[in-house]
Amino acid sequence: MSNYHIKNLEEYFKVYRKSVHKPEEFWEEIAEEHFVWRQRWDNVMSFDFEKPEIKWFENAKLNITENCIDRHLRTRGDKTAILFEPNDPNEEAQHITYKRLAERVNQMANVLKDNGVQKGDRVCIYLPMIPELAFAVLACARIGAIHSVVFAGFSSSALATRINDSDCKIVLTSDGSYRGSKSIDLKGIVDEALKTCPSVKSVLVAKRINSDIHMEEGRDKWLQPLLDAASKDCEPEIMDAEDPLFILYTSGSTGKPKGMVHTTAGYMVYTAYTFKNVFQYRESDIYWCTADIGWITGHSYIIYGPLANGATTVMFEGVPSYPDFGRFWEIVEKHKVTQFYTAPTAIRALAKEDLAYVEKYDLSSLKVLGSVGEPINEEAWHWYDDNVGKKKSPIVDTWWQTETGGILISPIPYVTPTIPTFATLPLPGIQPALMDENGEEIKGNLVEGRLCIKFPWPSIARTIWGNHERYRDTYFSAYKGKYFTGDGARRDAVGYYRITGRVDDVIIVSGHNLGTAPIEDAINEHNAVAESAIVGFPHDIKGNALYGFITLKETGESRNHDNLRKEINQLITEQIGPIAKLDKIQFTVGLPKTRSGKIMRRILRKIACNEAESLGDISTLLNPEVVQQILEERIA
Ligand code: 7RM
Repeated sequence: MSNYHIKNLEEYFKVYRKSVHKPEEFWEEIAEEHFVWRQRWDNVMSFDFEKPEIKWFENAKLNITENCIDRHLRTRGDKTAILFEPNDPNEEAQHITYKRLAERVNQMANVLKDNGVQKGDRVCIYLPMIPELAFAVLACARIGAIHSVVFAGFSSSALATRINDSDCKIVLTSDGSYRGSKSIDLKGIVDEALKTCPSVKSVLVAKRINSDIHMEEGRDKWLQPLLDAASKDCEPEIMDAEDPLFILYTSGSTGKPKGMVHTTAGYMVYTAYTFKNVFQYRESDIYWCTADIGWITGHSYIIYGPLANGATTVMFEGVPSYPDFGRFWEIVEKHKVTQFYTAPTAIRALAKEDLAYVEKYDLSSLKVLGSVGEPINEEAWHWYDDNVGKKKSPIVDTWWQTETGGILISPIPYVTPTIPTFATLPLPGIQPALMDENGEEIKGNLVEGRLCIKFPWPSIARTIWGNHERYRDTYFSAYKGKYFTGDGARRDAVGYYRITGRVDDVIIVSGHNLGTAPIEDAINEHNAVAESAIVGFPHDIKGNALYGFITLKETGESRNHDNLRKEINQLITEQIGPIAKLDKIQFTVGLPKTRSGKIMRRILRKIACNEAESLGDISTLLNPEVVQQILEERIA
């Protein structure tokens, strides 16, 4: 069991050193002991960051579903693999055992084959968080088709762009989806998108909301009857270690979305290893990640990582606010969840509400709390620690990206002492470097710079679908021989990392480099503030000045806004210094966010700079309607 499960800090350092000095030996041992291979690799890894070309477990043969499903059947056949919790708390949860998962995935795989899907074909999955989504993802992997999951909250034009970029042959969708008290006409969105998608020959439609929808003759088929009729046996396709497993689109700051390509063996090994350690996973745990499978977090830490470990993974269809703001905590109590993994945006939204929603439920099953997606501000960290973890569950602030496939910097709970807002230490196999403006690595501690990774890890994305040059330019050209993350970070006196945010979130005011995150942290400490976002705008004297967009908590009584502005600037002065005071403060109904909950500072920046005519496509936002209101109330 050598390196696989880290149990104390001393062991972490030992394992980490080994992973740096003998990376091949390190990963080889893990790959050998914990997975099923059809053929062994010839070479653990090779890489060239100039080309760039990265290969792990060269010439090994495997199928990831054999590792995530089949091999568990003998010992865990009756264990729950996927615990499906529906949108409506009155609808019964489904305990899908490993045995049942095997049957459903094989049936789905056979349905895909019957509909002409072959190894290497791209399959677009546009489904809500229902079991069929997980079956579809795994069924693609079973037959060697490349899944491209598109978050089922994206518009028809966003969907069409993604389908066309990778020429998907088939789309899997549903008649509709439930989101809280609303239902959404997914099939209508697909129909609209497909008007401009010539590559799509068929659509398989899962029934979820029983709505009356249009079925296109010769193109659309109901999924469940086909599933039920299909054979429960399907031999796994034997894949090469470097065969693509999936494409997942991530939006860049400019240009069209990038189809990040992840391959099979390295992705499997890394997500399994990090799941085990970052969540200190044990056999009887009930693990819950609240992300949508439409994001990388859902791919790696709802599906592949947990299932590769034979875990029980909760899949939640609904939203945190329905039927009320206690929904998350109700589910934790009901299923005795042991690990709970969510995003700062969800924590902040829930922290705005009455504490009674949390206090009502028994959360004593929790052992580990996770955070991902954005820097977690100190306020939110403490709220999470105090009220959810009752100061007993370590918080793992996990830093990673769609491109990295798995978590790169994170505490290991009960091993790494945590500090609020610090992602702490690199996981084994990860070699971070901080870079200065001149492209030199900044050595030593108590420094700040741009975060790069110096050496490949198994789950790094291998290319951008159809555009290898863009892959090289985006990630490997800024700093020679290094992967550039696009994030800034600080390294403290003991070597802990604090991610300060995207480097395009750095604003230079009167020659001072100000990261937006610490300023926002200071603002968020004000007890009337729910959320904030800071951007820069041109200023005659300072070069740039700061514009704050601030959402207040629903406190009932309306407070004097001018007093609030003073108090907020006072807080900033105390915590950062007068240089970081805001010139303009606009109180807003909400902040524009991506569907995965990241604040879109780019849009706020345009508004602050009075460039609103070039806002770009805002239809993929979670809340496009707030943009109009913010525009109307803009401070000139
Ligand atoms: C997993 C995911 C990636 C970007 C990344 C960061 C930010 C993610 C943290 C974080 C601070 C964290 N993939 N980010 N996690 N920043 N602390 N723990 O979110 O591709 O959608 O986004 O998200 O800027 O580069 S992603």
